[in-house]
Amino acid sequence: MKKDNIFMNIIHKKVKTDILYQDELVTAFYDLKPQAPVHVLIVPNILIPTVNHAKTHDEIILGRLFIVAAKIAEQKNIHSSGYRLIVNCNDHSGQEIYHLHMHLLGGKPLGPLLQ
Ligand code: DGP
Repeated sequence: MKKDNIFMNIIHKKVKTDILYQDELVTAFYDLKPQAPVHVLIVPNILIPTVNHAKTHDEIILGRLFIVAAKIAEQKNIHSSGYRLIVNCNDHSGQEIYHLHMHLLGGKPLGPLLQ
């Protein structure tokens, strides 16, 4: 597991990043390496490294990720055309940053998930 946590620096505004949304639980910002016309990351403000680390008391935070994803999809005008939400966990998924995050992808047909 990598020790660096760039997302914590973004949340605490220690690095310059356009924050699309922030509240007491989650923060949303553009992915550095976009895979679609809209590619936003929504992350908990506290460190939960992976889904495996999530506890019952984190349910509100995890639920907020979905609520904020839908809000941003509406703002970006992709809520009707559709979008994909992805959460990677550990090596086989390709998780790169060990600070749980939800990818919001859309703005074009994304194709089948598994090929
Ligand atoms: P994952 O593979 O699920 O861990 O996705 C991590 C994503 O984080 C990947 O799509 C690229 C993005 N990313 C990595 N470093 C940075 C960064 O410094 N800033 C931003 N905005 N995104 C980053």
